[in-house]
Amino acid sequence: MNFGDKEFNDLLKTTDANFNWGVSSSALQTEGSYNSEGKGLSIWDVFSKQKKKINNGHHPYVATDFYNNYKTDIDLIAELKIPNFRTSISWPRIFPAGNGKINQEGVDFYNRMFDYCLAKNITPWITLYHWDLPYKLEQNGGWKNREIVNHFIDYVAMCADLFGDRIKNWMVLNEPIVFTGAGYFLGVHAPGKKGLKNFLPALHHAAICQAQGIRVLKSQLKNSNVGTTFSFSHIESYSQKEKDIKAALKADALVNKLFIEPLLGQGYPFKEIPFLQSIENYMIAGDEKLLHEVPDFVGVQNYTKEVVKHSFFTPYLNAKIIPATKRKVPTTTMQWEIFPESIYRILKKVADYKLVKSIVVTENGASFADEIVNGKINDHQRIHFLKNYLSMCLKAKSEGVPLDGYFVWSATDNFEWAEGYYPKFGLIHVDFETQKRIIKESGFWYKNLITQSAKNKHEIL
Ligand code: IFM
Repeated sequence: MNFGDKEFNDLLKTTDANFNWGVSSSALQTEGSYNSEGKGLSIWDVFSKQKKKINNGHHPYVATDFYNNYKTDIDLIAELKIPNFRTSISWPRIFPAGNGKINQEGVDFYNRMFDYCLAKNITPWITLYHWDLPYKLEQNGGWKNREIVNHFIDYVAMCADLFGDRIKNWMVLNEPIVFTGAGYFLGVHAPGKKGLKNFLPALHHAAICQAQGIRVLKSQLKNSNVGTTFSFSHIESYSQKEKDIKAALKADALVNKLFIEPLLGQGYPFKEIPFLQSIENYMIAGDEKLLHEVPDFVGVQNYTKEVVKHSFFTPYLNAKIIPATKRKVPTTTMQWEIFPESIYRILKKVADYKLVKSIVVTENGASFADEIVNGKINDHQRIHFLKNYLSMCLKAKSEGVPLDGYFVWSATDNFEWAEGYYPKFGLIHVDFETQKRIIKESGFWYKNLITQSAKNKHEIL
């Protein structure tokens, strides 16, 4: 479905004084300075050194050099009148070994950066874990080792102490199904571990940490707004055959329920995913309770939908994804299907959970091959994408979904994990040779939209 200007403008009127417009980013994908000023190595710094792990042998050691360029980028975000900026704290920059001694130079960087945001009237929204685990902890089993829970609690408590006077909006984990699934089951993300024996303990410890993290922040910071984020995709069955429908239900539970349901007190979705039952080998008495904590908001991250078919040969799940390229549907350069309705369906489903009080779309965006013509980037495909996805979000909001914000992924082009630098998601283009920035047309489009929304707000008041 494509939305016309009138429809879009009408939907935009559903945004009010409290709606949070923003852009998202993360430490590892932008900061660079991977081993300077006392920072410890992260699992991604080490993974990137291994052969054939990252497309084209790329690495995040310099990235967008946000560590040194943060003022430039925050100035550009301010120029675009974007009031909220989501990024993450690099755990190994604060605790080079993951625990123990603090690295004051790392703390100073975040103090400088947060203060600069606030001076520019930009509210920082901070994720505590966006995949860059301290390598020292990985050497001790990483997410597989239950000791991580205590290290994580100490790290969260320290961040609350250090930055809680200025940071109100927190997200505990970024997309736990992705960092446990890709990093500890498929082995395609850091730390490159495979199989159920790695995945299940990693999953369980991450699920405990997401609840514990919320508890720690809420108890230390009384006026905070604490959430955690999930990667959700709308799942469709390839056909109406019973076995495909069953496969799609399993995939849906794995992608869309595995982390949110225990957090909301519903436990793991054992019924839909029987092989998950072995997670009980890693559970101890009292864990069910430990997994449950109600966040102030749920961070929804959506890009696409998946079509799923029964597969005899796929171990455990007996389900496989039919790639968008095979189905000959429109895609982004990541070969993800462009399907705006996905975000609408997801928002409706998340809003159906009784304990969900507020939802923020903490990521939505698209990678396209941008072209510089006469110093400008007219990324009309990205504008079209954002407009249609955002319309779907606002449609859900107009139907009662408690949607309180929308963040575009991403502020600038950056390091896209195992894909390296070829996917461009930014509203701001980065030349990785010169570190020169150019605001894309989509950036100006977003600025206009935010300005228009502020006027609506004025009319409503
Ligand atoms: O770049 C990532 C981000 O780190 C997590 N969510 C999806 C984005 C695009 O792949």
